Amino acid sequence: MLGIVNVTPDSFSDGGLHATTAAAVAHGLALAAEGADALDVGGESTRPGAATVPEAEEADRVVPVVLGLRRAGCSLPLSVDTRKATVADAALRAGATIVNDVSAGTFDPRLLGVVARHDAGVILMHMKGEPGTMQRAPHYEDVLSEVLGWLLERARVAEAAGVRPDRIVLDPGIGFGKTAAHNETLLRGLEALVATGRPVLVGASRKSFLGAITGRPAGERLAGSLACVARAREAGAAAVRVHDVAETVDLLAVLARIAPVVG
Ligand code: PMM
Repeated sequence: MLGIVNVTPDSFSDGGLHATTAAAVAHGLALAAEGADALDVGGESTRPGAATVPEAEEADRVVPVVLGLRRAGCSLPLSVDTRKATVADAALRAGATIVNDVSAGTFDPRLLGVVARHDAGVILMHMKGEPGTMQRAPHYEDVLSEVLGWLLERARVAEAAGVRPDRIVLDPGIGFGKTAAHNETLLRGLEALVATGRPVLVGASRKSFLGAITGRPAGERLAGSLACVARAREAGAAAVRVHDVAETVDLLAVLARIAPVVG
């Protein structure tokens, strides 16, 4: 389970950035203590409508957090949530070992080469369009097979760039250029993605389709988020990306004891 550490400061002054770095490191350490298996450090919001962050600024946000976590003794695998090769390179040099790219290497064609050079892992996520515009009437003929086919093609591209096959993780990209119905179809059909034999990661934590189902704002979507974790586990997903680590640890512990033994 990947715990989410977002570093998106409101203030770009030194003081603001420093305070944000310290807060992000403290948050990461807290998630580690709660039982996260890895931490995902992100310096660019990819929420619908979000603007891109200049690469130097994004690196200035995430690299100190990676360094700070390592300095504080955090030995968990760290992933960096970025679409940019220079940011990925800087974070990998600082001690991260995984790149989580919501564009699966399509935003910056140099990114997969950077992953390969560091012999790092990569999460390839499906997104239709750009964060700025992706929620404007997304359309698919068959969302499950289109997402699946696209991800397998991106995995082939990653391998061709030199990324080790066993370090590639696929993610259907819940909420990225998808309606609530598309997200539901993808989660219902997750087994098809798992059947590719590649490890699958699901990120549904607090997302807006859960609000559409439950009528609840982002801060009150824990039950919905946990339902998605249970579904991901049931379908055989390798990992989930979550905000609420302690609660997810409990859910997975109970599921591990009561789930039927298959085979
Ligand atoms: N979702 C967000 C950001 N990064 N990365 C992956 N691999 N999968 C996701 O579903 C994903 C992601 C947006 O969520 P946040 O703004 O709450 O972090």
